[in-house]
Amino acid sequence: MAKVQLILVGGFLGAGKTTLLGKAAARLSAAGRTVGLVTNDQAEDLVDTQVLRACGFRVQEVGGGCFCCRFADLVGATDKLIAEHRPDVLIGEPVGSCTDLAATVLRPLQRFYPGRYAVAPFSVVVDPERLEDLLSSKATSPLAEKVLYIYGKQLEEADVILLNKSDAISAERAEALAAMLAMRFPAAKVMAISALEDSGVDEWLEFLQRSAAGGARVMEVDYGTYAEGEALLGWLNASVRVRARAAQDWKALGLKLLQELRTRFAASKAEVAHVKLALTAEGTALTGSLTSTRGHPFLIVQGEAGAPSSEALLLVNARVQSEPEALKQTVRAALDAWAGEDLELDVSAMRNFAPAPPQPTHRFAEPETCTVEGNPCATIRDLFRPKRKQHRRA
Ligand SMILES: Nc1nc2c(ncn2[C@@H]2O[C@H](COP(=O)(O)OP(=O)(O)OP(=O)(O)O)[C@@H](O)[C@H]2O)c(=O)[nH]1
Ligand SMILES: [Mg+2]
Repeated sequence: MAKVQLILVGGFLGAGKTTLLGKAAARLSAAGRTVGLVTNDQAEDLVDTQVLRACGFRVQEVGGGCFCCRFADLVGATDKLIAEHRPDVLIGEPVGSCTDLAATVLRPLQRFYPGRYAVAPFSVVVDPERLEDLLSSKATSPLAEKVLYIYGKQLEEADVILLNKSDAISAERAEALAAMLAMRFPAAKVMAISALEDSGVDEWLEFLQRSAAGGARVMEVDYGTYAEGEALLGWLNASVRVRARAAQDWKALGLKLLQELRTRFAASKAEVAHVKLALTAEGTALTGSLTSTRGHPFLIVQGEAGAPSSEALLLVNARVQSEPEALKQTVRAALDAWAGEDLELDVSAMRNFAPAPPQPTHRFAEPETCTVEGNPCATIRDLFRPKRKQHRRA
């Protein structure tokens, strides 16, 4: 049997991975290739899975931990897709707070299943606003140093760095950021794309086709710092049935909820990594997103906007730099304020937690293959800091 191409798309929360998965799957399907997608999270009730399924793609979900800690589940998910659909290409999106995927996922897949997967270069998606924010010497980053440590490690192991959302910044800024990334990570291929506007996606897919296998760049990782960084991010997944007395404009309501959440997180100085919501009403599927506390809520209507209706199912996935209990209280308060007198909410599930320390099933690491110079425990700012001159003693 021919090998199935396996593309992993990593990168920090909110960078645009799911958007890229959807666009890539659409391009590949249009070219006559069968595609299977694998989503991943620390918990279930995923907006990403719902969004991609609503687009008609075949999706398997790996919940309860990152691909690295759920290696067998990842293999099981790909097996299911292979058995049911015989895909040519599988695209997986690991959790946005996860790193060290070359050593813990790509290499083990290559070693244990050499005849099954053709592992593509590991692609890491970057949000330019977040990157600039982190690099700015004036502003202190709203994300903690230990969270930035994960961000830096994600870039360090990339075979391909995709500077996404290039539609949202000037061509000059995109060029400058791409040049900076290329200088700091010379072994990685840097490409500016816009997943949303489908620009650069074909070029990226073509690059993967003609490149050698991915995951060569394994690195040293301080798992203590990594675990502490992840634990600083509160996680909340909620599923809520919403009923209204009269038919509602769910798009306006979705935006209102995101604004309500943003105001409350900003007031409590809890930086949003990514708050996603999916609102499904009769004939309408909406996805909403907030990728920083200062960012603008963004809402997409999938398919045709249906006629106003009085009932909807709401999924909320919030990843915020916050204690899990405080996160839950903020989301509850925002939901109550949003509902007011007009909406009746029935919360059928709400899980809040901090991710457990990562414990990869396998780890095949040869640090000497790491091509990034400098302190292996550097945070993102250290990685971009100009190198100091070496002073030799006479
Ligand atoms: N302007 C612009 N927005 C984008 C682009 N790609 C993604 N977005 C938006 O960025 C937000 C986050 O996108 P996602 O694809 O959900 O990000 P993600 O990396 O999958 O996020 P997590 O699953 O939380 O890690 C959404 O509002 C997208 O519409 C892009 O190319 N341009
Ligand atoms: Mg996603």
